[in-house]
Amino acid sequence: MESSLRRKVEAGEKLFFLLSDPEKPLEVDTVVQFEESGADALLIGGSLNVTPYDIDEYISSLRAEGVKLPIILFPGGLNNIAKSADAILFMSLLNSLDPYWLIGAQVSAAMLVKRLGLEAIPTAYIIIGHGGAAGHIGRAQPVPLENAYIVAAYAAAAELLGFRAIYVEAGSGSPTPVPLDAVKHARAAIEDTLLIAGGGIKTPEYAKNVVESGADAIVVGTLAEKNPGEAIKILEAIKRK
Ligand code: 1GP
Repeated sequence: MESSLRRKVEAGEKLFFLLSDPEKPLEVDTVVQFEESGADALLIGGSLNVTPYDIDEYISSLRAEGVKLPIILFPGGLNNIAKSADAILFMSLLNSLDPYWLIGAQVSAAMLVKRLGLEAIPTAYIIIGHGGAAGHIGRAQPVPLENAYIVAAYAAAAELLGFRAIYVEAGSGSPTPVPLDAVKHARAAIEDTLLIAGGGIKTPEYAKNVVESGADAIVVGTLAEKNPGEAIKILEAIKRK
């Protein structure tokens, strides 16, 4: 999975990751529409009121309708580790003040991830600005919006530590979208580490700016839930050369 995503990026493609929160999952038809429009993967993850059974059931309902999209867990906690996904963003929340979110959850999850045969994509998660539920639950010390340059230092540290993906996150439903400056600073500080950005992306124009600032992939959740048609325009905009 990681290698096929990487090949697309190396070929100059920008990636679109659709996000579904298992507490209020996207309709199957909506996921089908995104797949047909060229989405690259479906991320599934949420912090609250979710069990692995809910996620497995959701995935099996998607597969039953013929959805072939790669499915990647984007875990909000141990309750998100479900066996029928293809891969997992094996994340450390680098700017958490709580060691649990830096390494504790990962220690608890690691043997299970291996036993379930989930492909792990080592991902550094960096929260900026609003941070949303992820910031609150993850006890993050979000990078201030006006100091986006600090993201560069996190990104460089992540790369030197061997993470193969960096996710710059403004928080799901953030009133201000993931800042372009943060994406630019992260990109400038790293080499070929996969750069993912998300949080509050609502327009095709802004999404285009995010990828032009150096993100390899964008994540869209809230808009896909509220207005799938508009979210598909974002997908189309970043795929257009
Ligand atoms: C959240 O970055 C993702 O983790 C997506 O955010 O729900 O605001 O699109 P939105």
